[in-house]
Amino acid sequence: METLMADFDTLQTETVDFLPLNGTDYIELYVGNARQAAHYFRTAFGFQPLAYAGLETGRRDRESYVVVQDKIRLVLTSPLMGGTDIGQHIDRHGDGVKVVALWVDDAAYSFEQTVRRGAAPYFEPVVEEDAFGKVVRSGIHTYGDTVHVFVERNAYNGVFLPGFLPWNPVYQPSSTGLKFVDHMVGNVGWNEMSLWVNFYANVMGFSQLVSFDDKDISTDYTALMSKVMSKGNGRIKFPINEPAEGKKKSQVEEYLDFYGGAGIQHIAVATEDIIHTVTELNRRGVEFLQVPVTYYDDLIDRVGQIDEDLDPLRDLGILVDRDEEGYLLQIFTKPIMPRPTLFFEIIQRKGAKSFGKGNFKALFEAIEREQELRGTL
Ligand code: TYF
Ligand code: FE
Repeated sequence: METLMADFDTLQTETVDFLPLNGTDYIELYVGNARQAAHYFRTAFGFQPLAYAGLETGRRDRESYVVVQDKIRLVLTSPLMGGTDIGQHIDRHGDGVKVVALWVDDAAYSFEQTVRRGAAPYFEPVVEEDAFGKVVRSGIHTYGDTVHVFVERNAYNGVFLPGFLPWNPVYQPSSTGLKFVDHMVGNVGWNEMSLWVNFYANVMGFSQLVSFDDKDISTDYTALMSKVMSKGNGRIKFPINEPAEGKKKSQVEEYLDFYGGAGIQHIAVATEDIIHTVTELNRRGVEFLQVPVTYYDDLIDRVGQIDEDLDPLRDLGILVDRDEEGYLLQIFTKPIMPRPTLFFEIIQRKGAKSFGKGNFKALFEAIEREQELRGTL
């Protein structure tokens, strides 16, 4: 009797997640020259070669290189001819993120459940098979031309996806210690925040973790609004930014102008040793936004005692912030393409689960200095 009651209680309080996500499966960028982009991500960021698809594998319209670092998989794709959707995407947006693929246990169910809740279909579930097993994928649209692809790969042990060959060139620079995707931020258009917050809440079953409004992050600085949507106990975090009217042109507005609409603004990747990782990235030519050294004068007063020595943090320009649960260290690259659009963030969390707003002022002033150089402020 007791067990029955307990079961009933559990049933009553447990809400079933219609879209359980195991993590980020891969991020696909449409780029002008996938071969060189794959070289860049190996040389500068320490990704390893993983898989290839193109003319040699019977693909006539596009070439893709897959690079990997721990749990992070990037797919770099270029068209092999004119007039493709990929070429149009590159013409409109420059190099950028097309696909944020999510690892699920059931890609058909994920498609059905999200489309039933209002998602626009990108492609219906397709089964792909080779000697290494079976993968099912489906896709839905999110903001701008960006899409989510659901990947069901529990019955697959090939190197990446059916249709890809292992890619094992001689050139394999060592890792820089990047581990997994911590969060991916999207910039959306004026007054589109609630549309996309509602999309992630109602269509994808996310909940809102934090919200920063233009009063938190405007004053003298770039105005914007930011809401963090998350699920899976915070394992998947998709912050969304909307520009706000401020004294200067919002960095979000600059992004929208150059990207030609909404899209992914930054990919935050986690490390367990940010001093080592950023030292390596620097050595390999990755360029970071710099904050004034005065940022470090009152750092310990602001964030309390931390495990790291202040000197390397100051030398590298790593930012520190604290929330109720701990602290985090983070640094932002300059945009990695000609347009001031996509950049990377390197983050190490030491307890902090949130997005401390203590760094916004220093960060946004650093971004503004870059905007000034570009003449876009
Ligand atoms: O705290 C972070 O992880 C960043 C902060 O336009 C941020 O996401 C927020 C908005 C923005 C750039 C960076
Ligand atoms: Fe971030």
